[in-house]
Amino acid sequence: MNNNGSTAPKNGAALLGPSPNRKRNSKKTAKERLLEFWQVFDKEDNVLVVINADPDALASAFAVRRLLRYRVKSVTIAYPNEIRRLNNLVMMDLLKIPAERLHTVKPAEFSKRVMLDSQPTHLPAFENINFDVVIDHHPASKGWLATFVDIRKDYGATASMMVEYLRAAGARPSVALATALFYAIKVDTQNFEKKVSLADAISFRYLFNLANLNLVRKIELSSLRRSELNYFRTALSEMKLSKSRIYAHIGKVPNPDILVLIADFLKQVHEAAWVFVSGIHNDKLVVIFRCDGYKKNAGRLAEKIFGQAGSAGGHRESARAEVPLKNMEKDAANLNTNTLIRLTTKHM
Ligand SMILES: [Mn+2]
Repeated sequence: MNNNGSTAPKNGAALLGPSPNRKRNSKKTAKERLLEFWQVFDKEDNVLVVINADPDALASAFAVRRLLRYRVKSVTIAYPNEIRRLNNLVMMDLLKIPAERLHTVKPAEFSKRVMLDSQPTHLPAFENINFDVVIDHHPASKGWLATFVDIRKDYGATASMMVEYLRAAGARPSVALATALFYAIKVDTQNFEKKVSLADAISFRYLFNLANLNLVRKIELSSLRRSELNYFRTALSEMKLSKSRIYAHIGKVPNPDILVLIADFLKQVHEAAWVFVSGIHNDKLVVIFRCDGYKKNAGRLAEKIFGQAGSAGGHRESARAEVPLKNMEKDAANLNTNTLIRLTTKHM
């Protein structure tokens, strides 16, 4: 998996988790964090920023480029995943965020490596890379070391943390950077419907004056490709409404994301308390569950129905199941909307 040439520390010392900084991370001021972060770098450094590309990670990487401008020789942003979501591609394109695929660069050839919005143990593609800096808002994991670590799990987005760094540096973000960070916070906090910190709101308010909201809207509205509309046609003709539940089996799909888009569309139908949309992808039955979450639990239902045969789970209002076709009682050719109804109603 890891052919990037760099080596992770293999001795016991590497298993201590984030390095103990002089002061407890949560007690530091933004300025102290910024100075410690800057101290990691020299003028001669070629810096690699590694991210798992989603809006928060992309915006944070974009911010690190700004923070290190004039302070290092170069900053390269790299990600291992293929970006399929149209919103994310449009974000990169409109805001001109330069990033390349991780397999096209050699991490060992960079003098400093930075990880944002993720941790070295999160993906196999990160495992053999030695990071100098890790900034993230996910719960801290063990088994890695870095010179500078800033993990704040009460934050809704890494982008909110990056705004604090920029403000401490007196670096006013460009419209593109501010728009990226603004969009990132919107996405990661689900428009502040998730439990987030006051700091997220403060960063968001700061960006409000600097971001271009028309660009944000353009990115948000770019979720559908024209070619994907055909699946909506299938959904509308296949759809069955029974006992305030909508069911639609779409058949083979090029990627399961389209099922999510269809389910999110159908859940807007007033008469529907539940939405079940299924399709076949890579010899798996994928089922997307949607409900309002009020006295209902999509995650629990998904587990009850499909937990035995495949992987299933999610939240109160949204869930997903993936079942290898070989685990299904009937073969793939016979799957249709009625099958979906039969499978789900058995457990409701
Ligand atoms: Mn994030």
